[in-house]
Amino acid sequence: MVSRKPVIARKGLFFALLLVLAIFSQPGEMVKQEDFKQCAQSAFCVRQRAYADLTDTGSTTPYELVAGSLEVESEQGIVTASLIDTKRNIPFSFTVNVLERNTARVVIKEARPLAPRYELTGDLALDEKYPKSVPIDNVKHDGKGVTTVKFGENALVVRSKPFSFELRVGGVPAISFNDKGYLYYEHWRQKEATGEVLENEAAEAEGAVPEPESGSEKEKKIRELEKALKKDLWEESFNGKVDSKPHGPASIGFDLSFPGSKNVYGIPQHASSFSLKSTRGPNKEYDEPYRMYNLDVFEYTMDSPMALYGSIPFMMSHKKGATAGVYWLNAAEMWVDVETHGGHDGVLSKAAEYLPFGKGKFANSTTTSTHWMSESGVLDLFVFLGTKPTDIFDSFTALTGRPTMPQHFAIAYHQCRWNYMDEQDVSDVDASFDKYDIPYDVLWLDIEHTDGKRYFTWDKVKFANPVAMQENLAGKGRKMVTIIDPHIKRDDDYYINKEFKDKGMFIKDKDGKDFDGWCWPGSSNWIDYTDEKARALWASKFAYDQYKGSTPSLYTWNDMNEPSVFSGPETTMPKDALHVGGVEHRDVHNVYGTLFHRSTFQGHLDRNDGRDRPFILSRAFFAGTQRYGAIWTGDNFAQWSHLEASVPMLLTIGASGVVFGGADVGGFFGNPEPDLLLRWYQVAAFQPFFRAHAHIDTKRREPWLFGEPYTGLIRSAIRERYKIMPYLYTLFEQSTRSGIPIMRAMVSEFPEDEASFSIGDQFMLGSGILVKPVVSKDQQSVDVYLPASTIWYDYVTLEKASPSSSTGIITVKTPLEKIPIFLRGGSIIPRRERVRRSSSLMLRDPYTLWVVLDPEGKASGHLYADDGHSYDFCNGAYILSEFTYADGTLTARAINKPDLDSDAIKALGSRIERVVIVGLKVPAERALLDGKHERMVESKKTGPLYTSTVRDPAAYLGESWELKIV
Ligand code: NBV
Repeated sequence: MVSRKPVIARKGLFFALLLVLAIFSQPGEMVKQEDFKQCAQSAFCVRQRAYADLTDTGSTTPYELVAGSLEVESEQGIVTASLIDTKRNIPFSFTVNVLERNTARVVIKEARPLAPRYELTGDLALDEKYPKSVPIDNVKHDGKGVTTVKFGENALVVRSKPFSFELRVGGVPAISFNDKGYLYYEHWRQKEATGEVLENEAAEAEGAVPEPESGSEKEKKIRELEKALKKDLWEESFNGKVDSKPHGPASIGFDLSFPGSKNVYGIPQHASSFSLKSTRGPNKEYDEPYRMYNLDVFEYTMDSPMALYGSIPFMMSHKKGATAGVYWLNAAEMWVDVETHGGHDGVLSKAAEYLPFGKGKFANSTTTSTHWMSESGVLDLFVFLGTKPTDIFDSFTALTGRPTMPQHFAIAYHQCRWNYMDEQDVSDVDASFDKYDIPYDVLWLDIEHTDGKRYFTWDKVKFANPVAMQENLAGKGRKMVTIIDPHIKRDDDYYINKEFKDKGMFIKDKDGKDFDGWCWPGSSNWIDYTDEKARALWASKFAYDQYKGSTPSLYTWNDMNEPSVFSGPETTMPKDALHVGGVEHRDVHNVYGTLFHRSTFQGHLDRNDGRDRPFILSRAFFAGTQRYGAIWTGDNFAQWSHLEASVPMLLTIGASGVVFGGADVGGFFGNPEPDLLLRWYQVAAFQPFFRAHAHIDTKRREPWLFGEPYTGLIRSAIRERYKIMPYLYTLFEQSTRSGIPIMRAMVSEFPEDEASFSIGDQFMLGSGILVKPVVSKDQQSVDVYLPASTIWYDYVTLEKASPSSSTGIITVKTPLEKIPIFLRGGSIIPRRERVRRSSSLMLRDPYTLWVVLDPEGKASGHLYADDGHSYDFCNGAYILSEFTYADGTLTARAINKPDLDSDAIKALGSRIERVVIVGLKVPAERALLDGKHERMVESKKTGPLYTSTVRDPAAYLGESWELKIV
């Protein structure tokens, strides 16, 4: 008998080596593309793409509704029918449920599967408040197999033979399903009793004719594609790792077209453009489809559809007057092909050929068609209809959950590095921020703070007094974050490992033993967060008496939760690993990290009996992550290209519901040159999550280490962040009600302006501030697109901008101290000008209002304020004021009338110390509050217009008043 010991030791050595390589490799040395699958290496992607190609060669879709099976329950908003794959004779059920907020849910399932297929339940991925059904207004059958179901302004048009459907808004087609005939639902089947099904046998089983070796090119191509349809049905391997696929093929593919739309957005996470690129057809820009499979991609490549740490199977398309969204409730690996048929040279959609109600409709028009492929599960598709992107943000986050309201400190500046090495280091860094007069709110500790990568513990020597360390920071209103990863060291003396092991709560391997993988602590276990009981137990570990050394000012960072498994296929969990109830990991992979995040969030809630708002940063994400906190874009590089990519990446994630996102400032790997670091700070100060972070092997790069002008300019950028925090906090609150991103693409703010639709390299912070980063070295100037519908003002000089009237583009000089930032005419922006050491020390400070006038001399805006940390706002303890400016009068109205005498409200600053009016044609001289208190006004010429400042107008938030400027 061979002893296992040496094997384990060898394995340990191998992974330890990997680990050292991971830590000490220099950027650029290890581009790991070959460690991750391309479509050609993923059997179901090959099969589904082959199916689509076969369809394109002329075959028509074999799916048909069974005659007379379509039924409508108008009151319940439900349409049902029996669907059949006539080629393979497999029955399916087709159900549409019409929901509030112009949403519909379309489910196609095998009617008689061999065994139940995995269905991602609402409990794991949807908000508790599932949207209500709405009644169907009327139904028409045309007698030729086409049924039109009307609900509100919308219609669902179903065609029986061949099967397809379309959703229309106000009569205009928004989404078509199976237009191109790519629907291909691999049914559960029995594996041949004799073992592995060989290609030929499989082909026979599927009824294909054995191949003669001759024929035309087209015939050969068809034979190749038919062969590809049988690829690796029962087992596949990649880089020597075998996926046993005990249930065989179960993938689902279908096409969705967005007639009239040139642009589609979403399906994060990729280091790619905001408007998605074509991956199919004559104009393709990528050869690979976009992949969604949560992976720890070490040193990821730019401009690529490769999968990264998070996945959200949500896509939005927009054209003037109509926006549509789709969300596939499915957490298995997914690939999506995008094919854009642009303008007049567009390709005639198949729909135009065979749908009587669409005949000729798409001819020579713009259409974007997409092909969705998932490895398993069921087809459970939500569609959202509207006229502008904000409609879709609202309905998508009503379904998957509204963003959680962060604490005030969480949107301030965070200082992180792998690692702050000990308590002295922490204290020195903290003191230096004060010495250099740079505000910051949170100091982060990476994995080295633990006792041997056992999370919830502290290195006994380096962090001997964690409580005192946290209390020192808390004394200045500052917080600490520690990292807690999901891999659990296999060590029976480690209490977390012991308890979860004893309770049988770890993920199992395919043979039913606790899955043993390799990660930072060496041999590790992974908790099964799909198990509600495991989630509850994990949450309980954050109680102060459980997490020794934790205090109320300590928050959490969840890293490596894709999950990252160094020894696993593609550095993750094997797909045939098992979760509670025998569910295969392949079915839940993309939601795993979010369940971990969710459970950590719950732990933070519980530790204070639900009174304090948690702050948890996660690397992996899925639809709904916004309910639990923030994400960041993972291990980027200190390179200009990564700074550039951070903008479209964050725009995409934000438009997919996860509004609280950021990228490591400076770039994680490598050493940024001071100008790159500065440029990064300048843009990140205007992004939702603002954290500097660096790899353990990089040089120290705290802001004061670079000398002038860099330190001074980084200081200004961080201080500017603190000044706009009232505006930012107001945006976050707005987002908790509507799902609207904080950092917005131009199309979200200007849905009528076609030139905005494909822009992803500049963004709006809320609706009032436009930011364009500087993303290359020594860049002297930058072109910015300013929509013509309003006036824009330079953020620093407050001068009116003059873009070219034909293009809307303005060229802005970008000396080191400046990136282009503009104020949008028509906005009112609340600020705080007195910057202190941390944001909580600023909560009682007075406000300044920037009133930025549009061409008609008007402006409006809001200001939200609460105690910054508790849930008392849910009981009305908040101030929400609306400001409008018109005809020379600034009017304040309290939207929420809080109890102004309550402690929570009294503790807040509410005085307005300054009103700055930008864009006046005539300088103001005096101001009168409610016709009484008169104030002097200072005015100065800013470009062709004037800026007037009213000091101390004696006005307060939460009250109604009128300030007349004369
Ligand atoms: O915990 C160490 C790092 C962390 O600093 C980084 O932010 C994560 O994205 N972590 C990844 C693991 C190792 C990276 C090489």
